[in-house]
Amino acid sequence: MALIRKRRLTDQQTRRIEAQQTRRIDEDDTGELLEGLIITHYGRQLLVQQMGVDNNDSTQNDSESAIPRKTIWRCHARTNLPVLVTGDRVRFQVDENTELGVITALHPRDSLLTRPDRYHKVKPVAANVTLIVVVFAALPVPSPMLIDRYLVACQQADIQALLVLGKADLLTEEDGLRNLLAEYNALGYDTLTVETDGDLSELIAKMADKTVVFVGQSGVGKSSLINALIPDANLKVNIISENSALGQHTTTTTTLLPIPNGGALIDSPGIREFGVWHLTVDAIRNGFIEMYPYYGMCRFRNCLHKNEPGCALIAAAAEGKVLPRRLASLNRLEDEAREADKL
Ligand SMILES: Nc1nc2c(ncn2[C@@H]2O[C@H](COP(=O)(O)OP(=O)(O)OP(=O)(O)O)[C@@H](O)[C@H]2O)c(=O)[nH]1
Ligand SMILES: [Mg+2]
Ligand SMILES: [Zn+2]
Repeated sequence: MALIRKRRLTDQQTRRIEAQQTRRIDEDDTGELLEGLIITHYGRQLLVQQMGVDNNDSTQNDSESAIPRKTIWRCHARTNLPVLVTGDRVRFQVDENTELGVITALHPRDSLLTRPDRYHKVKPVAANVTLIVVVFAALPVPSPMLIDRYLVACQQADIQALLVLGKADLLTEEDGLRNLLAEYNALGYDTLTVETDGDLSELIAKMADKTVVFVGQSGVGKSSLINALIPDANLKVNIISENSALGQHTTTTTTLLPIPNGGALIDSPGIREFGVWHLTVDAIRNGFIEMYPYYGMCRFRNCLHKNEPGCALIAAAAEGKVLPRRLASLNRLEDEAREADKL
C-alpha cells in the first residue's frame, strides 16, 4: 500500500513539474512574457506599450505566438507591485482570449518624480524622466525665484535640467532676459533660446533619446512647443473614468508621447504643478549648487544667511562670488519651507 501511494504521489509531482516546465518554455518561446513601457494610466488601468515590436518587420508575423501583434495593451497590475506610473518599465503577460494584460514585474527606476498628496503622503507621478525642460519667456513676466524653485526640484529628483527661454520674438534689449539665461548658463545649467515658429533643431537634439517633461508658468508656451515638436501630440488617448473609493469621478492622465527623433515626452496636469510642490530646507540648500563651497563656513552654525556677522554666503555675495539675487531666492525659499513645516 505504502509503495503504491508513494508511486502515485511521484506521478502527480512529475506531471506538475512537467506542466510547469512546459508553461515556462511556452512563455519563453512564444514571447508571452512581454517587456513594456507604461504610457498612461487612469485609475487602476494602465496602457502598456509593448517593447521590441517592430511593425515594419514582416517576419514577426510568422511567429507561432498566439498573442496578436499589437503594440499597446490595456493592463492591470498584480497587487503585490508598488503603485505604477507613466514611464515605468514593466514585464507583463497578455490573456490571448480577452487581450487584457497583467503586469507581473516592475524594472528598477532611474528616477521618480513624486508629489505630496492631500494627506501629505508622497505620490509617484512619473518614472524614468531624464530631462526637465524649464520654460520661461518675456510673457508672462518671469519670476527668477520660480526658476530657482524648479531647479531645486530638478536637483532633488536628480534629473538634468535644461532652461529654455521661449518666445524669442518678444525679447527686447531692456528686458534683461538673455542676461538672466546667461547667468544660469554660468552656473553650469544647459540653456537655449527658442521661438515656437522658429528653428527647433537644437532643442530636438537636446531631447533626443531622453524622457522629457516640460515645466514652467502658465502661458510661457509649453503646449505650443510640444505641439511643434510632436505634430500629433493633440491625439488623445481614450479616457476611461473609474469611480474612486471616495466616490469621486477621477480621470488621471499622465501621457507618454514618443518624440519623432527618439525619446519620449511625458505630460500631465500634475507635472505642470512641479514647481509648487513642497520643498524641504535641505532640498532647497542642495538646489543652490554655487553655494556649496560656502555652506558650513559661517561663524554661527545655525546662521540663516540674512544679516548675521561672519556669514560666508553674505560675504560671497558682497565679493561677487555668488549672485545676490540667488542668495535672496535661497533666503525666501527657506523661509517658505520653514513656514510650511510649522503648519
Ligand atoms: N510671441 C510668441 N508667442 C508664443 C510663442 N509660443 C507660444 N506663444 C503664445 O503663448 C500663448 C500661451 O502658449 P501655451 O503653449 O498655451 O502656454 P502653456 O505654457 O502651455 O500654458 P499652460 O498650458 O497654461 O501652462 C499662446 O497664445 C501662444 O500662441 C512664441 O514663440 N512667440
Ligand atoms: Mg499648456
Ligand atoms: Zn550664513
